[in-house]
Amino acid sequence: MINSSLCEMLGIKYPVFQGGMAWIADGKLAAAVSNGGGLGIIAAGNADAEYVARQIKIAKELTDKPFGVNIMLLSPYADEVAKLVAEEKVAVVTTGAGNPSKYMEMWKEAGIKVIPVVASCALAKLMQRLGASAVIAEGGESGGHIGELATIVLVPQIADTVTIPVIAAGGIADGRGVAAAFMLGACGVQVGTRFLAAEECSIHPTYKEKIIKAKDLCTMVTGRRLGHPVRALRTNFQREYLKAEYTDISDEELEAMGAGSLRKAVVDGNSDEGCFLAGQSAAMVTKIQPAVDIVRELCEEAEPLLKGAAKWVR
Ligand code: TUI
Repeated sequence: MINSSLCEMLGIKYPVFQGGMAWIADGKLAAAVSNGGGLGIIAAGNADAEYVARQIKIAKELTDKPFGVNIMLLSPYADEVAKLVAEEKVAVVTTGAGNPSKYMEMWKEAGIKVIPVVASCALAKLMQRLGASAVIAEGGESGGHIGELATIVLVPQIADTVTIPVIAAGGIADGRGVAAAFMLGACGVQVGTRFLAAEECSIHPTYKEKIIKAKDLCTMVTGRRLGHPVRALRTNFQREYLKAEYTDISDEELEAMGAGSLRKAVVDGNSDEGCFLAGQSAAMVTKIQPAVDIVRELCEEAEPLLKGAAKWVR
């Protein structure tokens, strides 16, 4: 059975985090993943504290296992959500899209295990110094907001930089990815895209269908001009947005073009105007299944691969 120091630290059965996907990862999905033995994570995204409090309540009603909350640091509500999670004393807080230094003391005082997403060694080092329990090294294969480096180069560099546990993310959607992550120096994984196809994931059926049908070259990156590159499924809308980035329209107009596009994908399944965030692993996601099966399959597939790695050595 796959096991690591992360399991003892967090009181979970499998070292598998569900990514904190904005608009998508609600209390129901997080509870299903936690009940399956992984760590479910509620995404605050751009929502206010009231929404997050409601999702925490839902998760607590559905599971007695630990779960986390992800705080998207670009959100205008990041401050109020940061205070809420400290009051609620959630087990784990993960952060994304920025540097959470100013909240670290408050969270640690509340006894929260803080596990930031890092996309560079400098931020990983700083997070360790400020008391992070672990870091998530997320490579550019992932969906949503991405850093510069790919998982295969980011994870070992972060593992060489810090002594706290490293969780690998970006491009991991099956047992081969899990096994590879351990080889790269990680002691756990975070998986997003595969959980889009979880039965308990409440995205619009059109979104799920697009993930199941996705092929290898089906994602693309937009948003570089405004400094927030984002990976999503290649749709007409994404193509038009990318084209617009290379014209002389103002930054404000460009921003307005993308406004509300995540909601349009997740809630409305709007193929023409929605931004369907997804990682490069979308093509590896081929079926809808309960979250518990996803967590178990990821680890059970990795086991013989890790055991069998000795076959490469004489
Ligand atoms: O955050 C994510 N993925 C996301 S956030 C999101 S919602 C969004 N809304 C508006 C604009 C952009 C996104 C959709 N998907 N993943 C975690 C992640 N964090 N990936 C990369 C980073 C990151 C990048 C730079 C973390 C820290 C960082 O350093 C900043 C610094 O100040 O050092």
